[in-house]
Amino acid sequence: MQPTQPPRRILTRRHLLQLSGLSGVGLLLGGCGAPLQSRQVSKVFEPLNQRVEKLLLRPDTPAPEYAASAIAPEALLINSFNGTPQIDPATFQLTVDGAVDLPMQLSMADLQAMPLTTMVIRHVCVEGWAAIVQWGGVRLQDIAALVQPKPNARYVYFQSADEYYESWDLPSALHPQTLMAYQKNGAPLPAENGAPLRLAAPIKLGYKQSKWVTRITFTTDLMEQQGYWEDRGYEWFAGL
Ligand SMILES: Nc1nc2c(c(=O)[nH]1)N[C@H]1C(S)=C(S)[C@@H](COP(=O)(O)O)O[C@H]1N2
Ligand SMILES: [Mo]
Repeated sequence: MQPTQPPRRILTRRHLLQLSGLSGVGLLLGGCGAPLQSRQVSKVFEPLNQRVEKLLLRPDTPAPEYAASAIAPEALLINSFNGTPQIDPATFQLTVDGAVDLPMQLSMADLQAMPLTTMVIRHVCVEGWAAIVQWGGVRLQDIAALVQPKPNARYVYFQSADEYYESWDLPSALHPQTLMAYQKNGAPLPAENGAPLRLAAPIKLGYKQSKWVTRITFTTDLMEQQGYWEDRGYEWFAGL
């Protein structure tokens, strides 16, 4: 697998991290499916990496959005490690739990009754492709406002129906451009893109954008399992 020229934002980040002497473990790796680094190495790097990246990338700053005319429907490639789970949206329940005051289950009707946010953003996969895509859905910060994370909550875990899992830092999860999306390019989200509900945000790489999310769990700590690809050597923060 030959990685193509990375987008400029990534180059800039890589450059900054190299200048700071802290080039992230994940940046040394190839595309999905070429995990090379041991867990021990990434454990040493991650906390430091996270602090530095937070400072350099400021997750609260808005990522660029694009005009609808820039949407390239064919450019968004399907990337699924374990097929396409079929989920009935009529009976689907999103569980939101963990370090929160009000754990709850939300149906698609509950989620669709909440404010709809749409954004045209750039999806970037480490395998060397990117696509301008429009996502529509609920801000994760609005879901957080319902369940009320405890003051010591610092991470958010996402469990998917295909056994994929991810973890995010809380500031990135609460970023205004981090959505639980149920629409793609103005239409209902197709099954292969994660229906009925997926993560979508322009601030992190493609592998952080979990599809078929069934459970969102706020935690006080980052656990041994950090993410499907992260546990195979990829960088955890994966900011753009
Ligand atoms: N549940 C789940 N989510 C996932 C993946 C996956 O295999 N399973 N692949 C990730 C990767 S590597 C990318 S680039 C994007 C691709 O999203 P798309 O298939 O909708 O283009 O989904 C991400 N989310
Ligand atoms: Mo990806």
